[in-house]
Amino acid sequence: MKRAKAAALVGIVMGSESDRAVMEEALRVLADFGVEAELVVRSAHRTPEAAAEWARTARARGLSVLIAAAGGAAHLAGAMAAHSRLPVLGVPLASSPLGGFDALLSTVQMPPGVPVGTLGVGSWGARNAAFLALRILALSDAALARRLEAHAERQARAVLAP
Ligand code: RP5
Repeated sequence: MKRAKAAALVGIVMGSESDRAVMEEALRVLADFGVEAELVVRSAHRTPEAAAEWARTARARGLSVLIAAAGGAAHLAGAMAAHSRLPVLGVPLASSPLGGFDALLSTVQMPPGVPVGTLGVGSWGARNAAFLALRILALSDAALARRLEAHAERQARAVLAP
């Protein structure tokens, strides 16, 4: 008998289909730790109502952490934090001629009370958003906490004895 797929715990939203390759890196990190995620395209500028609806219904769908990634005038993560009380992690993407600095500033400087935990630009940020989501989930998941500990030990061994 086929086992039912576990419900997604992490929701990843990106501003454009053109962001997919970078954000699939976050998906891969989560998959490596056995955590299901949903990955969707919603734009704060082009589909504002659909983006708001995705955030508003996230908790009811079983999601615990949201990751929002966009480039340029990147308002997506802030918009998600406006419409959901789940923790929102923002990933600025380097898709405009300004190389991601624009997206970083658009994502990071939220007014107090509407937090976005902003990660680094691009691939590093995407992967670290996933690792930070895992740490948040591990607060209430001892098995996941053990997998993260084992990963940290592997990283340390690779540095000390390459
Ligand atoms: C942002 O504009 C998206 O997140 C993407 O990084 C960038 C370019 O989008 P497309 O013009 O490729 O759809 O909103």
